[in-house]
Formats: sequence, C-alpha cells, structure tokens
Amino acid sequence: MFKTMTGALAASTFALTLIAGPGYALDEAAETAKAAGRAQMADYSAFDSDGTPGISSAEFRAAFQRNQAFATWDDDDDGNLTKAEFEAGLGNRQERFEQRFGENWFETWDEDGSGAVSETEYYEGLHGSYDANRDGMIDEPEYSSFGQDMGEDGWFEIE
Ligand SMILES: [Ca+2]
Ligand SMILES: [Ca+2]
Ligand SMILES: [Ca+2]
Ligand SMILES: [Ca+2]
Repeated sequence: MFKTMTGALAASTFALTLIAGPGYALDEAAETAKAAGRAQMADYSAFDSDGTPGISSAEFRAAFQRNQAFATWDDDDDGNLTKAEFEAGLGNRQERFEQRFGENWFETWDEDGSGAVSETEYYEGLHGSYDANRDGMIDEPEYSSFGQDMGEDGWFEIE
C-alpha cells in the first residue's frame, strides 16, 4: 500500500515537472526581465539625470513616465484618473496608498478641482507627495519611500 502510494506520488510529481518545466523557465525569464526593469526604475541615479542634486518635478516625470500605472488604471482611456479608477487599480493596496499619501491625496493632486487627476496633475502630485520636506526636490532619503512603492507588491509594480 505504502509502495503504491509512493509510486503514484512519484508519477504525479514527474508529470507536474513535465507540465511546469518549460512554462516555469519562461516565467523565470519574464521575472528576471521584470526584476531588471524594476531595478533600473528603482535606481535613484536613473531619476536624478541632470547632475543637479535631487530629483526635480521634470526629472521625476521624465523617468517615471515609463511606469504603466497611469495608463493601466485609466480604465476609460480619457487621460484622467477618477477616484474610482484609482481605487479599482489599487485594489487591496488602497489602504497602504492612503497611509503613504494621506487622506486628502486625491483633492491635493486634483489641483484644478476637475474631479479627476490629469497626467500632469498625477506626476506633479506624486512628486509633491514624495517631497516630504517640500523643498521642490526629491532627495535620496525621500526617494526610498518611492523605491518601496515601485518594488515588489508596491502599487507601481506594473510592467
Ligand atoms: Ca537632479
Ligand atoms: Ca479615466
Ligand atoms: Ca484635475
Ligand atoms: Ca525634498
């Protein structure tokens, strides 16, 4: 009885290996590429591109435009994010998002009060939110919060 079970187990494990094998390799390659992309995005110097200390709003936008979060969350493709689109995109990360940016993040980012966050408002709002000391620049310690949010299970971990 024991022997039969072991045999059955071995056979099923073998079958699983056959099925999962090539797919796993592909997944792994995709994961490696993703991780490389993330590492590049998570590199402070990739953002601070102009040689002046800190990441200005323009530098932030230039580098972060490659992140797909805005386009992914913009469900109706109108170039604006409503609060509902943010919430749908964030899913269960919404609470941590609010902890990071404060309760009034949407009102703050929606600078013209249109009820939606345009792409410009989005990059400027984000830049302002990470600029904790409000000196107009994201320095390296401030950037570390941003790095976390781009990292694994962060809301910007979108490829
Ligand atoms: Ca700079
Ligand atoms: Ca939209
Ligand atoms: Ca707006
Ligand atoms: Ca700052």
